[in-house]
Amino acid sequence: MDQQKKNEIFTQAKTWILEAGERIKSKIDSPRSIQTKSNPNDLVTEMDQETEQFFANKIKDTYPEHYLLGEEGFGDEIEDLGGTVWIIDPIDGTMNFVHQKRNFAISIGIYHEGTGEIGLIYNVMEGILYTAKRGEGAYKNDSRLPDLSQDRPLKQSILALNTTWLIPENPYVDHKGMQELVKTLRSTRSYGSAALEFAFLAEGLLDGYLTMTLMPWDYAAGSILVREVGGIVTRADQSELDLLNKTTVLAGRSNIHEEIASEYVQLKQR
Ligand code: 2AM
Ligand code: CA
Repeated sequence: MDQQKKNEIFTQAKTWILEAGERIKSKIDSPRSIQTKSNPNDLVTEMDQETEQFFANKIKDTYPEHYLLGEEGFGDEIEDLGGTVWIIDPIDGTMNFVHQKRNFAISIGIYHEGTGEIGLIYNVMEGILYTAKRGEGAYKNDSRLPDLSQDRPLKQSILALNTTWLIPENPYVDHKGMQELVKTLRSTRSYGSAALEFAFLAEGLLDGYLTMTLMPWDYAAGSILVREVGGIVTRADQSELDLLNKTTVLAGRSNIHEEIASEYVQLKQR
C-alpha cells in the first residue's frame, strides 16, 4: 500500500474510531435492548449495530472501492482478501459492555491484498487508543510500545485463557491437556474481549494468548499490533491464520508462542 494513502486512511480510521467511541460513551447509561445470537450468552445490542452502521456509512462515502467485513453484517460478503478490506468489530466484549459498562473495545484491522497494514483498538471507557501501522511499530495513545521479543520462562508467564477451555464438555479441546498447560504457567487471565487481550499482550501485560475459537474481526487488528512489537500470531497448531473463517489463535512473545505450540501438539496427541 502506498505510504501516503496508508497515512491518509490511518488518520481517517483514527478520527472515526474516536468519534464512534464518543457516541458509545455518551449513551453508556441509556436503556438498551439486548438480543442473543448463536447462543443465550452471545449478546448483541442496538449499539453494536449502530456502531457498525456508522463505520459502514463512513467507509462507503469516503472509500467506495474498499470492502468491509463486520461482525454485525452491515458490510460486504467477502470471499477473499483482494483489494483493501476493513475488518471491524464495533464492540468487542459485548458481554462486558452490557454487564460492566467497561472492558470493551472497538477493533479495526485494515488489510491490503491480504496483508495487515493498519490496526486500531480503542478501549472506549478508558480512552486508550492502541494503533499500529505495518513496519512502523505499535502505539498506546502517543507512546510507542517497547519490543516484546525478549524471552521469558513459561513458568514466569501469564497467559490469557478463557476458563471455557478447561471444562470437560467443551468439544474444542482436550481439557486435561489444557489443565496440564495451565500448571506450567505463572497464571492465567481472562478479560472477555479478544481485542483487549491482544492489546494487553502488545503492551507486555500478558505473555501469551490462546483461544480455540475466534472470528476474523476479533483478531484482525490485534494480530497487527502484536506483530509490530515482535510477537508471533498463528493458529494454535502454528499454521497461518486465514482471516476469513473461525479459527484457533495462539499469540505470544516468541519463546512463549513456541513452547505453548509444542505443548499444544502434545496435548492433541494424547
Ligand atoms: P464479541 O464480544 O465481539 O462477541 C470473549 O471471550 C471474546 O470472544 C470476545 O472477544 C467475544 O467477542 C469473542 N466471542 C464471543 N463469542 C464468540 C464465538 N462464538 N466465536 C468466536 N469468538 C467469540
Ligand atoms: Ca462484537
